[in-house]
Amino acid sequence: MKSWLVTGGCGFIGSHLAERLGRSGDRIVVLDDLSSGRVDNLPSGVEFVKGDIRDAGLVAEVMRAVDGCYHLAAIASVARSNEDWAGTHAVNLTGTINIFDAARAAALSGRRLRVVYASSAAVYGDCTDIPLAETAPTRPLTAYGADKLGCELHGRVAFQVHGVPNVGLRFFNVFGPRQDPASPYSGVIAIFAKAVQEGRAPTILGDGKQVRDFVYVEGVVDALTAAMAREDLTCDVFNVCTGDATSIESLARLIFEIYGTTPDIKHGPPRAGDIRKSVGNPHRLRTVLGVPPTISVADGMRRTLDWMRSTNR
Ligand code: NAD
Ligand code: UD2
Repeated sequence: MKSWLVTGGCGFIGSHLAERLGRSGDRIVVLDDLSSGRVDNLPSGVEFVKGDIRDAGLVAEVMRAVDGCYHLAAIASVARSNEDWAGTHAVNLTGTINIFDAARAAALSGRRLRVVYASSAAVYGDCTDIPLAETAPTRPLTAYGADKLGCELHGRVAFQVHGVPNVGLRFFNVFGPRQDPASPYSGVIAIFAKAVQEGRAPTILGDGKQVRDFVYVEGVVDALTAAMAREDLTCDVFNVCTGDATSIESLARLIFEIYGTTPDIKHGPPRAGDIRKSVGNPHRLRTVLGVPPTISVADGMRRTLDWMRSTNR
């Protein structure tokens, strides 16, 4: 039996990962401070430690008895990183260094512990080489993107200097059940769907022509587990995306179509540092990590909206 640590396991993506890992019969430990996650997202059988990744002593303690760490804990909101620059930095970058540092301590005592961590498409910023391959220039526009790029740079240090094998996954726009629709910092799909359910007009920030690459959460879990299993990958980053572009305007229309409604759309000012075009190239994800495509945006959206209706969240 193997033993895995999932930081941020009470959150949207982390809880889907904990569910998948739990099915293998392995021991799963989740470290989460519940700042945006919920304990009731966790499947049964998982060991839960309530705590903060900024607490280096605690991180070292929970890392002591595991074979690998999936590091997903972060303040996952671009808007919050604009508002609370230093605070999000302490979690998103310093917290990640605490994880690498604890893995280094394990390496010093003869245990080679792998770290697979969440990076983000936000590292590309305003780069226009669409679809974005991993070799495209990184020009983050926000503190969130800069910190995720920082995680990748420290990932290099972790392996080159300290022998900690690690893989960063540049998630594009992930969606699916359990993405918190109540939070103003949540993903656009959850926010729009919640508004339509409550009979409110969703607000498009800017002209709605900005495009995103929406990836269903199951495909993200496939990428996480594939990256952990590939022990030959010692220091690498991969896009986790579909290669398909969806504008925010057409996303709103698709949601209306699924709900069978035609509400008004409001327009608000564009968000500071909002990326105009974010579409990834999934070539290395498919060929090197061997992760196949999952369901379409429309089908994933139907599943997500069904979940929202059935749970009233
Ligand atoms: P989420 O907010 O649902 O999950 C993050 C989890 O981390 C939450 O359970 C939260 O309570 C926990 N957490 C936050 N700060 C913590 C701290 N200091 N100590 C311990 N736990 C803490 O977000 P998510 O969408 O599931 O994102 C997971 C990861 O994927 C994050 O690293 C995020 O930056 C990254 N990511 C997400 C997306 C997306 O589209 N959702 C895109 C790119 C990258
Ligand atoms: C997402 C992730 C982030 C990051 C990034 C990668 C979330 C919450 N954030 O940021 O973690 O890794 O992808 O590039 O998933 N919008 C509206 N109306 C709203 C809310 C949003 O028009 O009510 C627009 C927003 O301006 C943006 C798009 O929708 O153009 C997507 O916004 P988002 O917050 O879902 O995601 P993003 O791309 O900023």
